[in-house]
This record gives sequence, structure tokens and C-alpha cells, in this order.
Amino acid sequence: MSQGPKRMAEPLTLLESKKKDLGLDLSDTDLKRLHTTMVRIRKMDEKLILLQRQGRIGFYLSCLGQEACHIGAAYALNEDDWLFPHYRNPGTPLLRGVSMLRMVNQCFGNVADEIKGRQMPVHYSFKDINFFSISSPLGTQIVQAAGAAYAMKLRGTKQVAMTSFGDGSSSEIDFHSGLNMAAVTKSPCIFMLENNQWAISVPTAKQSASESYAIKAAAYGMPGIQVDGNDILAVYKVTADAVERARNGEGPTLIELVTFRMSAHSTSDDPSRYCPPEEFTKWAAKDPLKRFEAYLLRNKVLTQAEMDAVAKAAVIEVDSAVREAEKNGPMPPPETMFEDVYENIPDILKDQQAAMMKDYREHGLPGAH
Ligand SMILES: Cc1ncc(C[n+]2csc(CCOP(=O)(O)OP(=O)(O)O)c2C)c(N)n1
Repeated sequence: MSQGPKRMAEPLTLLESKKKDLGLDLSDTDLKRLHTTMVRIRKMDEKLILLQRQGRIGFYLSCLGQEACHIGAAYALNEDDWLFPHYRNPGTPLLRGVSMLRMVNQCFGNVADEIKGRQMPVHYSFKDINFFSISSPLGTQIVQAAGAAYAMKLRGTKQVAMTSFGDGSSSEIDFHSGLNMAAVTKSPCIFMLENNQWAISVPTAKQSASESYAIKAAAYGMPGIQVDGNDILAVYKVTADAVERARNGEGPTLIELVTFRMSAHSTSDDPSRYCPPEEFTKWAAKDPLKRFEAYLLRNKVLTQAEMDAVAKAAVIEVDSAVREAEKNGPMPPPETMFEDVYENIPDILKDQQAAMMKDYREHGLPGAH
């Protein structure tokens, strides 16, 4: 591929082609795994939104409509490559073998939550699968990935760092810093810009005057490519190409995934206040799961009955994870919020910890002792 973005009339799409023409290194087992992961995260999303509406968890961010972006991309990586994700990438932990229970525990922020209730729901962190802690401040992960990729290059590990972020996050200074550093150092970094058309209520037309996001890569001196983010096979293909270049020492790539946020920004948002309903109707026809399922049926990889069974199993799985997570009971003890920063808690913090627990006792707050 030549340096700099090509202006594409249409982003790369593969799903509606004939299977034999695709030339992808994906077996039927791979295709089934991709499909199962998409279904599992969709069912988990549906359930956790309901839990938030019932007041059982405090907040939720759905990835509805964007499953192909992060699942297809992560499938092009090796297990020891690092992910610097954003909050719309919950399918990746599932793909790498994290149980739904671990994720649901995080959303509850209960005693079994591995990050001890210190992050908002959906801001996962899974060290065992190289899934870096998700940050609320937009763009943080872009520079983290660029730094990690540079370290990988210096150490000669042949690993790759991949980071994902939204179109709105490209307006953060971290976007410039991260892309510039990765390009100058020719580091093995893949930048996945999920252009879901909105940054909460700000449409992409008000976010950037560039003719695309992919074109911004030219200014940094790296390839930029636009892909249909609702086409899991096209996402896999462009990511696999970028990963190969990165491992060959050819440096970073910016990939713009053209997609749509088929839900609210979060459970605190109401998109009917700013997004025309026709937009939802238009993009529902391009639903990445429905399109992939049509492909799998057409190519006889799965039958409808098999797909129904996958969906049923996913519902059972998430229901059971929620039941287990609710058994895990209350929030972590309040005094633990002072732990894990210093090896030995300094006296000044110990005093604050004691004062806080005194308040808890006086006011009879949960966790008082
Ligand atoms: C530095 C910073 N500014 C503002 C916010 C508030 N905020 C949270 S999400 C969001 C929109 C992000 O849009 P985008 O990057 O396009 O990602 P999307 O949510 O659409 O996936 C904003 C403005 C924040 N978290 N961090």
C-alpha cells in the first residue's frame, strides 16, 4: 500500500462478496468464533442495559452496532499483543477468554470486582489478557499505546499495540501526540478510529472538516485506510494487513472504521433529542451482526437453528453471570479506597482513612465497622 490515504468512494466492504473471492485466512471455526463473540456481547449488552434501568447497576455504555469493529480487529492480533481500548470494546475480553462473570462483577463494582469498584461500569481492565485499563478521559489510551509500541520496538519483541477510540477523541491532543510519536519512531502501533458518526450529541460533521478521518494519517506520514466498520471480514482484513506491516517494522497505521452508534451514548443519554430517527432506521439495515449472519447462512457455515442455539446459550450465560454477580453482594469495603497506591500507606492518608470510617459509623453508612 502506498504512503498516505487513498480517497475511497466507498470504504472497503467484503461481506456481500462471494466467500470464495475473499482470500481470507479464516476457517469455518474462525467464522463461528467471531459470530459467537458478537452474539455473546450483544446479549450481554441487552441485559446490562435492563439492569441499569432497574437500578441494579449505576451506569452502562452499549457497543450496539460496533461489535464488528473491535472483535474483527482483535481477531487479527496474537494473544500476546496489547490492547489499549475504549469503552466500546467489551467484545475483546470475551474473545480472549474472560468470563462474563468477571465483566459483570466490574459493572456491579462488587467485592469480586477485580478493580475494586474504582472505575465506572464498562471501564474494564484485564491484565491477564493484555487488555489495558480503560480510561474515562478521552484519548488517554492513544498515547499509552504509542508508548507501549515504542517499547516493543526497542525491545524487539515483535508484538503490536492496538488502540481504539471514537471520532470525537480525534479532537484531543493525545491523537496528535500519539500518531506523531508512533510515526516518527516507526513503532508497531495500530490506531483504530471508530467513526460512529457521533460524539454524544456532536455529529461528525461538526467534529472535523477533513474529507475523512483516514486522510489525517497523511499528515503524520503513515498509511490511513477507511473500512466498513459494520463488516467484520473487511475489518479483519485491513487490520491483518496493518499488523503484518507493523511486525515487519514498517510502522503504524490509522484505520477509520465507518460505523454507527445504534444506541444512546450511555444510559445517561437520550439520542432522540439530537439524532433524527431516520438515521437509526438507515443504519439498522446495515446491522453488523445481521449482515454477518446473512453471510454465514448464504455460505452454509451455520444454519438458522445453529444461530438460534448460539443466541439462546448467550442469554443463559449472561443470566447466570448476573445471578452469580448479585450473590457477590456489596461494594468493596470503603477503607480499601486508600490502598494500592503506596506500598505503605502514609500517615496523612491513614488519618483520613480513620476519619472517614468514623463518619461511616456515625452515619450508619453501608460498610461501616
Ligand atoms: C477529555 C474528555 N473530554 C470530555 C469527556 C466527556 N465525554 C465522554 S464520552 C464523550 C464523547 C466521545 O465521543 P467519541 O470519542 O466519538 O466516542 P464514542 O462515545 O462516540 O464512542 C465525551 C465528550 C471525557 N470523558 N474526556
